[in-house]
Amino acid sequence: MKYNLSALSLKAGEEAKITLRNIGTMPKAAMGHNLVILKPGTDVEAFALAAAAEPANDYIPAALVNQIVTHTKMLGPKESATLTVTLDAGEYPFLCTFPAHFQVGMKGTITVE
Ligand SMILES: [Cu+2]
Repeated sequence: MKYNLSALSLKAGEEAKITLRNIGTMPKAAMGHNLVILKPGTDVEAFALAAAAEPANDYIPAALVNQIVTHTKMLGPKESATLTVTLDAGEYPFLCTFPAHFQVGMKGTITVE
């Protein structure tokens, strides 16, 4: 339950592609993964808690979508998804919103300069 990278550096205003690949083998309902990039300054812990309460919404908290820059869908085993982002300078937290994954370390930061 970890990303292979917990720190990413990007250049401000430059388009970047970030690919998430779920290399696990467990079914999505038991061990799905996604990649949710949040706006700088977001309370990630509160976001993760709210997300865990919304399985019907693929663990994306409806009330907090304004805190999201972009996100992948929840990925099952061997699935992958690519996000294309162009970010302004700042520190963007990211996490997996599957319940408890953030708490055990499925998170990181994108630093844009
Ligand atoms: Cu996960």
